[in-house]
Amino acid sequence: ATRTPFIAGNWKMNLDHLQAIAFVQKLHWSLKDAKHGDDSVEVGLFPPFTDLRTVQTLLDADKIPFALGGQDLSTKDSGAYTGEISGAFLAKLACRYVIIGHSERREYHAESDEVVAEKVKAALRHGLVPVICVGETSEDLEKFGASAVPVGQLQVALDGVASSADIVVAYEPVWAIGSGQAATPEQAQDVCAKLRDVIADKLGADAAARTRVLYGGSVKAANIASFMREPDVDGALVGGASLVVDEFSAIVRFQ
Ligand code: G2H
Repeated sequence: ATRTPFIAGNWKMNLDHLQAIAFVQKLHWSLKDAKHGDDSVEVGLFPPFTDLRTVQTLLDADKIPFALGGQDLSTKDSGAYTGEISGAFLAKLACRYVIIGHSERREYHAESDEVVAEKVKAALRHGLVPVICVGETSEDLEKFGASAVPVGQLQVALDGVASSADIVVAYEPVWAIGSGQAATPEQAQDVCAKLRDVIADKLGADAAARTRVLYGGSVKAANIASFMREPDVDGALVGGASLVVDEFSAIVRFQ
C-alpha cells in the first residue's frame, strides 16, 4: 500500500513534563539510525497536555522528526468550560493529531458516539487530524461479534465529515487493551478491513485508500510485525509499550 505506516505512542496519564524530556531524548537517540520521519514510518507521540509545550520545544530545538498529538480535546473552541482544552490550543503547540474516543474516555468520561462525532468536527475545524478510536468490549464481542460495534461507532463518528478530510482510524478491541492479550492479526485485519469499508461508504473510495487504519491493544515489539503484514493494518496505537524506550524503538523498527 502507499500509506505511510504510523506508530503512535499513547502515554495516557504517564510521564510528567520533566520525565518527558529524558524519555524523548533517549527515544530519539535510540532511533537515530532507524529510518523514520520519512515515508517509511511516521512516529507520533501523545503525551499528557501538561507535557506538550516541553515536548514541542524539544522536538523543535533538536529537529526530532516525531509528530505530536493530544489525547483528547473539547467539543468547544473557547469559553467558560473549566478544565477543557481547545483544539485551537493544540494546533498552536504544533500538534498534528488528536486522539478522539479512546475507550478510556468512553468508559470513564461517558463519551457517547455523538460526543465523539462532535470532537471529530472540532479537531477538523482546527486543522488537526483526529485519530478516531473504536472497539468492542468483551460483552459486545460475545453478543454481536467483533465488528458490529466498532463499525457502528465509526459510522456515527464520520457523520457530516467531508470526503477530503484527513483522518486516522484506530481499531482497539477493549478486551485487548492493557491486558497483554492482543487480538490475532487475522482478527485485526478482519475488523480493520470492515472499518475501511465504512470510510469508503461515508467518505468515498479515495479517502478509504489513503486513510490509515491502526490496530491498538497490547501491541509490543514481539507482535508488531505480524500486524503490519496485514493489508488493512497501517500501524499501531501503542500504550504500555510506548513508555519503554527500547520496546517502543523496536516497534518503530518493525520491518
Ligand atoms: C490501547 C493501547 C493504546 P495498550 O489503549 O491506546 O494501550 O497498548 O497498553 O494496550
